[in-house]
Amino acid sequence: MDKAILVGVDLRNDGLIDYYMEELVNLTEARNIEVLYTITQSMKKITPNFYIGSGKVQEIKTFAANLDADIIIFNNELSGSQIRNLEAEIGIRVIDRTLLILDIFALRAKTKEAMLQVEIAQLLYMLPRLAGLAESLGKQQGGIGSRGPGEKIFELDRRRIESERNRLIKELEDVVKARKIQRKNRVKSNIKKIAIVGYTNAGKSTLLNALIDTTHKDLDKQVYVKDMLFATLETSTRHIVLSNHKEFIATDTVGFVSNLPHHLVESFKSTLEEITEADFLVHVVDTSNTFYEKQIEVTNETLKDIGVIDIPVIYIYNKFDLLEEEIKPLHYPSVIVSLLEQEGINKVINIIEKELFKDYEEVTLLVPFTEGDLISYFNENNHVINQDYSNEGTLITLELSLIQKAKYIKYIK
Ligand SMILES: Nc1nc2c(ncn2[C@@H]2O[C@H](COP(=O)(O)OP(=O)(O)OP(=O)(O)O)[C@@H](O)[C@H]2O)c(=O)[nH]1
Ligand SMILES: [Mg+2]
Repeated sequence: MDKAILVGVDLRNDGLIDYYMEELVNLTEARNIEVLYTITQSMKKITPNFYIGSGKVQEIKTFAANLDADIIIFNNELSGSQIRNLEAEIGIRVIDRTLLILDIFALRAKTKEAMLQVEIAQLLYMLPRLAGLAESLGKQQGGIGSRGPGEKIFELDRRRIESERNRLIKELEDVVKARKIQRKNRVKSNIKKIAIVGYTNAGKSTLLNALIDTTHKDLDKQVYVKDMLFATLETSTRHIVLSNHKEFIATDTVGFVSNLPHHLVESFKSTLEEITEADFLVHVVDTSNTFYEKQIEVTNETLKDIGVIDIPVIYIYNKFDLLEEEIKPLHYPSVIVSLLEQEGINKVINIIEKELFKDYEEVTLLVPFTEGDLISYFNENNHVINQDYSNEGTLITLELSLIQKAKYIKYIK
């Protein structure tokens, strides 16, 4: 296993450097690299050659030699020449947070779409850094950044990389087009859609599985859940039918982290687009993380970046079982739950149902006996509360949406 020294430069002095460094530790470990030591430095201005001051470079060099480190990982985004200069001075591999995240994504990508998205993001990252990176990657065999286009970069000049990027973008467009057609065929147009969003590892996929459990007792429909960052890179969409016949479409997608590389957001646009098409967002929060309030902010900022505006949100404060103290929700509507517990899932379903079907109303209809099909339809598709018979027809009490209410107004008692 590779061993790393992490370096963080605090330029903003906003008191959040500890948060960013903890995140960097988690990201590094997610890439199976051991963290030996963390160095932070407050600075007003970066230096063009090394990003940090030359004294700090020497300090890092000493630490790296004494601790026998293999790699230095910067929390801040470096230019190609800064990477080259740092490597020449320190003598081991230097990467930044963006390359680390791209590499984790490259490891996790399973579908054609996700693989193309990651490759495009990697190329976009590398293009402006060609001079610095070519040297750095050339020395490295099979290490970080070498997956995907990294390994080929030596043989390729800029023009060929650009044409490779364009070819990948075209290929991605075709894959996305095919997926969209499939999706259109699958989804009834008037059915409500929710998108499950949140910081990575919060429990989004766990929630989708819990919802699937309420409908399908079908293990094949379950999605991948694991205690690691970015377990999910692809979108999964499932049709959920509650026991009272109310139904909706639920989509699980990639999780967020702060400073998600711009190129990654750009190339994952087709995946993230599904979020912008939802009627409701279900924002899952890992309350067991010390920085969960910051993670909520990060998620909301990322949502804004991808163009989500004015979609109502339900907050799920998850992993309650790991808490020692009570917490106060910061948002409404919200529930505090443990998705690993049955009671927690029921609470979540209740709140989704309450918010998603706000426009549903309990009404009593008198349906003539000649319209027997309608009664069967209601029993299959609506929440029927009571059913009785009179001389004129069937008296049925049920929940109807506003649209349905308008449609069947002539039967309303
Ligand atoms: N203790 C505890 N663990 C939970 C709870 N809900 C989910 N987990 C665990 O948290 C880990 C991450 O869950 P996932 O559902 O994969 O999280 P995710 O948000 O989909 O994560 P990514 O796809 O990686 O972004 C898994 O090990 C889950 O079993 C909970 O209520 N309590
Ligand atoms: Mg997931």
